[in-house]
Amino acid sequence: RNTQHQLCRRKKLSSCSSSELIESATQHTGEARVLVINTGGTIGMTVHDNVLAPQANAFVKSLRKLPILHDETYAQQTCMYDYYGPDTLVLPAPTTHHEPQFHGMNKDNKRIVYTIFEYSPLLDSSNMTTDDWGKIGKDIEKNYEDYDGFVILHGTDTMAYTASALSFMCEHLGKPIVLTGAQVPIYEMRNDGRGNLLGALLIAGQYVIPEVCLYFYNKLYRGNRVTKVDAGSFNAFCSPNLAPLATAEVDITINWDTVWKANTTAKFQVSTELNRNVGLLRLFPGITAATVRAFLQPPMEGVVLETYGSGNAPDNRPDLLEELKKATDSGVIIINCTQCLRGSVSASYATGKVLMDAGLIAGGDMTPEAALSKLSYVLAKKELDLDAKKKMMGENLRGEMRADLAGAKLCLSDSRFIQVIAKSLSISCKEELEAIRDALTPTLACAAAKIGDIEAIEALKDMGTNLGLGDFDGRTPLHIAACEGHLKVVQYLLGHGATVHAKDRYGDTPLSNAVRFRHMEVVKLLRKTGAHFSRDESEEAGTELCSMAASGDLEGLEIWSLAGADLNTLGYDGQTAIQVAQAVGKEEVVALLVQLMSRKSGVIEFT
Ligand code: ASN
Repeated sequence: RNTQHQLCRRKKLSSCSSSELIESATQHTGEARVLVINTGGTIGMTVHDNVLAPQANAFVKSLRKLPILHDETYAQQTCMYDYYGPDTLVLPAPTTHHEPQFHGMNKDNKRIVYTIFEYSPLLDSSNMTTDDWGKIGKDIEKNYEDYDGFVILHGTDTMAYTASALSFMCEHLGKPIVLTGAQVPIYEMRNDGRGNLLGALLIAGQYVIPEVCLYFYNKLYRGNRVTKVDAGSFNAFCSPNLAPLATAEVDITINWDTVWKANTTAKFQVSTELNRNVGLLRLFPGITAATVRAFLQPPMEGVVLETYGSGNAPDNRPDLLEELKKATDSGVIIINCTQCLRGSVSASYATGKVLMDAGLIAGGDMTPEAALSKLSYVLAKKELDLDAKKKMMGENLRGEMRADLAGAKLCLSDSRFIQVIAKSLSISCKEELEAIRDALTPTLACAAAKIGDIEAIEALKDMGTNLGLGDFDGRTPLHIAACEGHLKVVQYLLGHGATVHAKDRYGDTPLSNAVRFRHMEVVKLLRKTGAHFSRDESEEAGTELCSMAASGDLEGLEIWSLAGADLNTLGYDGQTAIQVAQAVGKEEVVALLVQLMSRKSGVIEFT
């Protein structure tokens, strides 16, 4: 139905023949949309004067000629360029024999339509600055509701810094942002760019992974956990302290247990305020106190000190320790991170304790890239005092450091329920136990959501259930609770891993479910959390509003308006709801619509 609608809509703008439209309507089952922001990097470079440099205005043209990255026939049949613009491409139809595991958060068999937005100038990532991070963040924010996911093309040299910075800047993120690039340009015969771009698009378009990620050489990593480790290999990145979020081998396998769980009822926003007075200082044997003093001079406000091993520094160098202490006393925040690629800062040595005494904050297992960009983000928070900033630096904000495991939760093997089932099926190995858990618990959580049983949902969560996953139809507990109008359950789920962007196999979101069953309070809460109609739904709203106006359905109009429908959207015959209401003489509808519109143009709608 959606597809036909989409095609009809496109037809208005195009000259496609109706037989072409009908043919393609029977073929495809919806589209996912991805915005690709091309900032530069090797992936789109060509050789000039014997060196590689970014090549402007060439990327889209080249991709259009690559069948693995663009299906021109589909584009023509669906009049895609008329609707989405000339810089839009579409991936070929997915093959079905290697389908990813269907877990509600992903949509298989969707066409991925992607629009490329090229920056000018394109940059080698060595030239990137904090201003560029801000620009990327703002562009994502501006386009957030129009796309299912985002891919950022970026040079590899400073990609780990940008990924880390974006992870902090993007507050209450609900959709995937995937950075990728290449070691060899896509224009060359042997290159890694095409595979990296393809993998990033598939992940950004198909899975609701609410994280800033980095995709490279068949692996998806959490963006603030990576570091570039190889200048000459396709396998350029490593996430030393966290296993990949996904691997793209024969199947794309998402490690949902590791994926960050949304835990907020606040709307997505990008904070572009960053403090530039931060720096990285690497200890080395014999470093002088003068070097340290010079480095810590004002206007320096935050420093990542890269120390030895598990966070150690000489304890026989009072001159050095005194410089550090003086700086922390005067309000400089210094984070202790290890120079080792893997492992964490701990207080197990006397040589580590001296740094704590000097006022340093333990950086746990954060990478220096993550620690630096976190400092930049936290220090810019004007509303916080120094102590609050220090506290925030030691907390896990976006999965950048291992959480404190004190009071560890029940795990799979503790779950009596799963144990009993496993026993009756004579199963004991971990993988099979996990498979049972993954098959059963989303359905159980949906059943609990249906009857509004928060305690049962909590118990399921404690046994390791990911409350964001869906059942066989991709319906998540949040969909069910939204249908039933269980406000408290909706609230609980939003705080424990559910995403407002989950779509079931029919493309419905919890918001469209709540609207349909007219649960006003649930709609309000979902909207506050950033739920929004899809582009298709917004356009279809016109006809729906007109028919509600004609039948005098005041409650319906109010709830659609609350859900974000634009009351001026035209119905299928080009009339607005208010015109329809006037035509059929429904005064009370006209009055309500006027009131709703003035409320919308007023100040804040939902607080
Ligand atoms: N110098 C390049 C960059 O970071 C390296 C790359 O992308 N492979 O832009």
